[in-house]
Amino acid sequence: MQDPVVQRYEKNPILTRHDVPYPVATVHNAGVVKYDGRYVMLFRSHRRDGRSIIGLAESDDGFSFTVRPEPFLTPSTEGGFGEYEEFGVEDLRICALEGEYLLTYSVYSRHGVRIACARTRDFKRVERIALISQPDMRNVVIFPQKIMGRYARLDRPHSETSPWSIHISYSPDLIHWGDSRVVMKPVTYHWDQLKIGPGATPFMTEKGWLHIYHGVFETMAGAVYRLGVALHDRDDPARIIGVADEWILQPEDPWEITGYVPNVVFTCGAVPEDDGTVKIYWGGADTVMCAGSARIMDLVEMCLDNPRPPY
Ligand code: BMA
Repeated sequence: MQDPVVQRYEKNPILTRHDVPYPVATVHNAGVVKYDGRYVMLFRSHRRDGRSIIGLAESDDGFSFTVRPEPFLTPSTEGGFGEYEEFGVEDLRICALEGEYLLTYSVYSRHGVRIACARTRDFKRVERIALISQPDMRNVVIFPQKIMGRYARLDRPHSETSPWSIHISYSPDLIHWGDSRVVMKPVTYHWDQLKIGPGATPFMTEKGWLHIYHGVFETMAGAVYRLGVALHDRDDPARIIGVADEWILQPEDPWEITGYVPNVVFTCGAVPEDDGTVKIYWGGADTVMCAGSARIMDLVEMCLDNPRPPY
């Protein structure tokens, strides 16, 4: 295994607010996918009123991105979406499935935080499908393949009686979701003991679905957000094969340690490549976008060789 397991891109951060041609305070927590031979990144930005919108950046090599002149997704002002997106749209994930791209993102309003699902085919026009959770839930990633004829997703409901954990849910139509159960929980006195949540859209490996998630540890100086990996069964992703005991990435660079929220690396997107590596994208300190690369088999081996219990 190479050490460190995630090799940071030497020219991080790859995107900052200075690259955005409209006024924003931050650039972070982006979903990324390959579309038409190029990389498309849908990133979150705080506007100067403290509420978030989603912008779009494109790249030929996955590292050097150019931002489109206009935001890609701003809070709806109409109907049910308008009521629930009032305070902003955040942390969008992209899932390529059956010739279209499904977008899941957190929507904030006076009623709490819940998840919206939209679709695009060309990254120009967006069609909102439905609000797919009640409050309070964040961090939904849809599997890029149906499981036994149903859509499947990892989600993270908020609970007052249990540390926030990763669940799986299913849907026949992308609108109605259920059959939920917990798949993975924080482990006591572990780097992810406070809470965990889905991160990047899972991707298939030789050994099953690989999911990069985030975990949080509370210190005397505040919370630290790190990234870890879990391997799910190919046919039944509710079954976890292994969760790596060690994190794969923690805040270390100056722009991960200091910023809008200090000590945060937070992922919403990873792109597996044909050469056996995966490009991982993360927000640094809720302020900038960073990228790195890992060997997929290294991540898989961490789940298989030195696992911690799923819960
Ligand atoms: C979480 C979310 C993320 C953010 C992280 C660190 O609760 O708000 O969007 O990156 O906190 O601030």
